[in-house]
Amino acid sequence: MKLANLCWLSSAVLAAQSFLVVANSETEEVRDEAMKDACPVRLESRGKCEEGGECPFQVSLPPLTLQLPKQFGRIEEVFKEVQNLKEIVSNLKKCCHDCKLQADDNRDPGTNGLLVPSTGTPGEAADNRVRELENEVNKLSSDLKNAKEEIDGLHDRLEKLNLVNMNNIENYVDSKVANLTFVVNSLDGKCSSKCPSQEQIQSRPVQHLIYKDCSDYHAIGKRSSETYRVTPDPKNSSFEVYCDMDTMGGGWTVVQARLDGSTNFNRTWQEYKVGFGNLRREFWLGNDKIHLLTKSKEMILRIDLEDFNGLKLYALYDQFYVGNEFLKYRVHIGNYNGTAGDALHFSKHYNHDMKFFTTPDRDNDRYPSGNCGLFYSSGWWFDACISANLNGKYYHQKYRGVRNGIFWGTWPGVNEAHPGGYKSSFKEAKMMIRPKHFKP
Ligand SMILES: [Ca+2]
Repeated sequence: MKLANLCWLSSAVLAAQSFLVVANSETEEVRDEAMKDACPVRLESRGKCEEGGECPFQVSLPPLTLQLPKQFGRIEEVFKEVQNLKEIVSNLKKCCHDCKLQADDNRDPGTNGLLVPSTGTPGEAADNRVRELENEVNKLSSDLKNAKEEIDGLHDRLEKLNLVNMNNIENYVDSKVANLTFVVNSLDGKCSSKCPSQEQIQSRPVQHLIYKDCSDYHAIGKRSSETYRVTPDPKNSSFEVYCDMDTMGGGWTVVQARLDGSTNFNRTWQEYKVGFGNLRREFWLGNDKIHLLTKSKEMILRIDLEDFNGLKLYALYDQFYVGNEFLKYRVHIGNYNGTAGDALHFSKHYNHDMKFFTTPDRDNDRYPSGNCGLFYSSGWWFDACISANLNGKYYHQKYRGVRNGIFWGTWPGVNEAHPGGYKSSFKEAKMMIRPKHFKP
């Protein structure tokens, strides 16, 4: 800044010289006038003139005072201002330097808490930072990959859960209910056969018994085949049943009977649910009642058939249970014994065991393209569709066309019928149940 000051002074001197030239020309005029004695400027010759006419002269000037503009008076002020600014800049520079050192220290802390002097250049520090960021990005990428794998795993599990459909759940619940029922019934049977108080109770005529089924009436000496009122489940109301006290020791509760075609069996779900027909002739007892009876005790099933040739045969199954409506009255049929053949377990592809009940208005069968109940005009535990159907149409003689009559697939001669030929029909059919532990 001092240099600039000097430059400015040089400019002032130059200005003064210009002023001097002007003053010089004015001096010539002053000399020509009368004022020459008073003029303090003198021009004098000094020494000899040279050949070309050039002579040395000396000019004497009076003391010179220059009037400068007022602004020049602020130069000192500006100097001070500039000095202040310079100090401020210097402080800022120092501060900036300190900041940089601090930043470097923060970036490279010593492992034991001491500050490690930075030996690297700013470029290396930047590289380190980039590497740190790269590591962070790699870690995040790895985390994302793990999260994706976890999501994929959850998605697979969800798909597997979707495969567990309602049918699987129903099958499971159904089988559990059946198992529990058999356990309870067997305990019940043991108690009634061993418990002496039960015999004492039965021997007292004044004691009121709950008659769960026809075997209880048989137990108190009833031997007449007719209708009786039973209460298989005290929580549900009692109802009338027809008891067969003659066949194979008696004590049978009849759940279905065909003998003359007086009752139409082409019925709805609701009708099969509550039952229909005449207990003394033809009827379906009702799926709800059959469920309660088979739930109350472990039951066996007997089927009696007679054709129009007078042939009488029977099938005996050592287990019979029908689930409730929620389980679509699914049937459990035990092992076969008898003379009519095991038509309910006809083959792998025709098996009525463990099948749901189907009616013309409620398709629960295993035939995917239609309703077996609609096709065969009845309610039954259809497979896809039949090797037996005791609720088929009652034909009074042989018939042609769709085999929608009463049908038992193992009946003698049934397989000899030609596809378009006559089909045999049945004169009588009957389904009845009795406790497994019944003793005539
Ligand atoms: Ca179907």
